[in-house]
Amino acid sequence: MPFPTRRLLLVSTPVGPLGSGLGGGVELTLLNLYKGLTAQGHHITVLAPEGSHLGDVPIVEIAGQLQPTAHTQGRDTPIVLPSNSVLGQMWCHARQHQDQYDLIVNLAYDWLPFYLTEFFATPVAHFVTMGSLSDAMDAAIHRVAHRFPHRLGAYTRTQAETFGVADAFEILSSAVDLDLYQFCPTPGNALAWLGRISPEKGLEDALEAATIAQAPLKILGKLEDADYWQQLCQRFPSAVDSYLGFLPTHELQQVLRQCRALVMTPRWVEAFGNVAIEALACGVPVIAYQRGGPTEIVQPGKTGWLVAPDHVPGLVDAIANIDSLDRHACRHQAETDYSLSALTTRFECWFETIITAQSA
Ligand code: HBI
Repeated sequence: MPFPTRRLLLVSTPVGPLGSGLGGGVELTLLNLYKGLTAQGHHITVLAPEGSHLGDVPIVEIAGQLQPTAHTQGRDTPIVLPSNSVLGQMWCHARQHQDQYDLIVNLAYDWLPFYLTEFFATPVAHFVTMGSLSDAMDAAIHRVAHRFPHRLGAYTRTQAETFGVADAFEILSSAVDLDLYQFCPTPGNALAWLGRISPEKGLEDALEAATIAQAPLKILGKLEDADYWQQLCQRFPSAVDSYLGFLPTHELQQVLRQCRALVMTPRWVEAFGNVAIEALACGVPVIAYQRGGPTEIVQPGKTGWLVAPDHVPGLVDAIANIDSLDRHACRHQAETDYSLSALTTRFECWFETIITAQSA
């Protein structure tokens, strides 16, 4: 029995306009949710900073100053709200229009929306996009966990466990629009590395392993931390030519599908690792540190290899053992576990749990 048609407001991350790449995995998640939920007949409104664009998704654009990114702050970082903050403006808009929606879904990893939960008549659900990063955010998340059961969602259990209240989270995993990714049975010699170029992504290890393995490395993603990139280029002269930019999905998968494997070197607990399922969708095996989301995605010896965290020789060994992996098995895993329809059903179930609990 299909779910009742719902009117949903999705409130995006305040760190950058959608399409800028600054929102990282949130951009992909938002686009997938919009596609999947509208295909099921739900009415979706997306609220995002001005200058946002996401495929043909209609967006209510909100002006205001962008929020500093949480992943570069420390654990004891105080909550900041810039003057004329876009975060504040988005939630002021949400409050003013809340009675037009059955549910408001927050995708920002910021204190304000969690704090505001109790002041809204329309239920607010929070899809948490990263692991624990600061004491202030942990406190805000704990408060929602204790006062509003079912209102927290996460990509993976590993990620939810970093907050110490894992049982309060719905685990929703992620997805890709499989139609956008083309399987490639016969790759070239290159390895791929995808992601925001920022210290917590550990690109230096992938460069070191690729150098030892004498395999070209194709680097794709948002160049977020210029100083960090500068240091990498000094240490690895080949890096400059390996960087192919932040490409739209169609061009990204053209490069990715021809690679022998994706190398993932997260220094932090990657909440999910959307790039891993983009690779699997192209038939590309995933070599990843055994840390965070990728540990719940990679099937060792079947669709990739998991390596002891921060252990470059382990990456080199895994690179030497890529050819024993079956590229068809990779695409198959994407089709069974990470399709858009599977994701949509998981979110619809979560939303119904909240909406029915609210009206009970
Ligand atoms: N930082 N303050 C803040 N708010 C976010 O929503 C946020 C962020 N940093 C990164 C980020 N979101 C996205 O890249 C996540 O998908 C990881």
